[in-house]
Amino acid sequence: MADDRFQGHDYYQVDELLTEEHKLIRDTARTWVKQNVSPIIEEYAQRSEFPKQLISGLAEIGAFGPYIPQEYGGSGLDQISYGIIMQELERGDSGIRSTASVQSSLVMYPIYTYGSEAQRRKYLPKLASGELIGCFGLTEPDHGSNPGGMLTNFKDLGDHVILNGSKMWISNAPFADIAVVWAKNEEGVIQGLVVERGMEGFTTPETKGKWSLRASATGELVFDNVKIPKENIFPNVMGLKGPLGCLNSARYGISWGAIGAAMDCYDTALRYSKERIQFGRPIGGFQLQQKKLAEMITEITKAQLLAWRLGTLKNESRATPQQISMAKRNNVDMAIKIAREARQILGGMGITGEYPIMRHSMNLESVITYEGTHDIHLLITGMDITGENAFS
Ligand code: TGC
Ligand code: FAD
Repeated sequence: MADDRFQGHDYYQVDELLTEEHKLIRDTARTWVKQNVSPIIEEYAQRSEFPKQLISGLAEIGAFGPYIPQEYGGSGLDQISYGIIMQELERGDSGIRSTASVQSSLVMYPIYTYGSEAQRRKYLPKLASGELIGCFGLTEPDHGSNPGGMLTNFKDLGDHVILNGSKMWISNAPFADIAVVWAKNEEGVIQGLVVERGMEGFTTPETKGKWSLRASATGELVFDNVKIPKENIFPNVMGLKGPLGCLNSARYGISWGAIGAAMDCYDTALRYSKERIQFGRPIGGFQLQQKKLAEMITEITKAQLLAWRLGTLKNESRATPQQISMAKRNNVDMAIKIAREARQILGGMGITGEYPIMRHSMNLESVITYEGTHDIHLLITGMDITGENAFS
């Protein structure tokens, strides 16, 4: 990839809504991404490999569990800080943000929120430091948008349970040390439990051939009569609201992350439009290209305000799942459209790895699908405003 010349964009002085600490966190994450992610990410994406050497750096900048209390190894930061870190990581690559948001929102969050004190003490500090990497198993081959229909189940055998079933499309699965898995008990009620690599009957085959999120490892979780000690079951949650509660946090982070990818595409296209000469003048002087760029910065600005407001509501524990759905859906849609338009501004160069746009564009095809598809989030809003359930 060409040199990372990224500059942030703040058309509406949104920075004035941030604290000095927020800006410091952003600068730290941005510098880290420029120094560690940008120089290598294209190569890793091309060969479809997650750059594991970034794990310790991600931990050092506080990307694992930013809002988890310090006594458990987290950074004890607020929700806006979490969002800003996700924005900066996704500015580098959605796959790097994925690893951090899975670790923070889908592994540390449930252990902290639903786990026993022993589970918190055992796992959280090691997850925060990157000594352990986790993954989150909700989706199954036949149950994606409808996780309540899951088939993975466990049977009670006294001091332990026996887990059977499989999960699909699981970020970080191929190398994760632990998996937070959602499965039905003998009464058909969903519960969460921690499965550790090395438990007999537990395998994590990698999913090959992705054209999207290539710098993130995706895989299956297969459970063949896996014996799990009962102390690995979360004691404090029952039902689908357990995993969906985790998704609220991850979806919120994605609403910020998508802004990072969009800003990178806009910044690249703006610079290119000033430097690329056709018909004797920079292409940025043509009205058609200006329309694209002007609409991009307008949409980025709207998305920034939406994410910031959602963060303030989340800080006050007032953000509803439906508000989170709206922000995830809008901001990812905004980013994918900007990536497609930005690619056109770069002409043929837009499809190469010299620039980050095509990689962002392909990544966002996953982001618009995972954590609830574009259409599912629309139906969540539809149900909220009409009171009518259009899912089934
Ligand atoms: P429904 O009957 O509506 O709800 C069941 C129970 O859950 C409660 N609930 C929520 N609780 C907390 N947060 C939310 N967002 C919640 N939404 C619902 C609800 O109140 C109820 O509670 P209770 O006490 O009455 O039992 O459930 P449903 O079966 O009709 O499904 C609703 C639907 C479709 C909205 C939901 O299942 C859904 O969101 N589907 C999308 C699935 C999804 O997002 N999967 C994501 C998998 S993880 C992932 O993609 C990680 S990618 C990671 C990365 O790399 O970044
Ligand atoms: P389906 O549910 O089969 O949906 C197919 C289409 O039908 C979609 O367009 C959907 O919007 C539409 N549809 C479904 N139901 C309705 C309805 N009622 N009304 C109208 N339209 C409907 N999952 C995890 O648990 N953990 C992970 O770490 C994880 N990481 C992922 C990483 C990647 C790269 C990808 C691609 C996915 C990941 N997922 C993960 C899974 C992801 O959450 C699911 O792919 C997603 O929830 C959609 O499920 P599905 O693919 O089975 O699509």
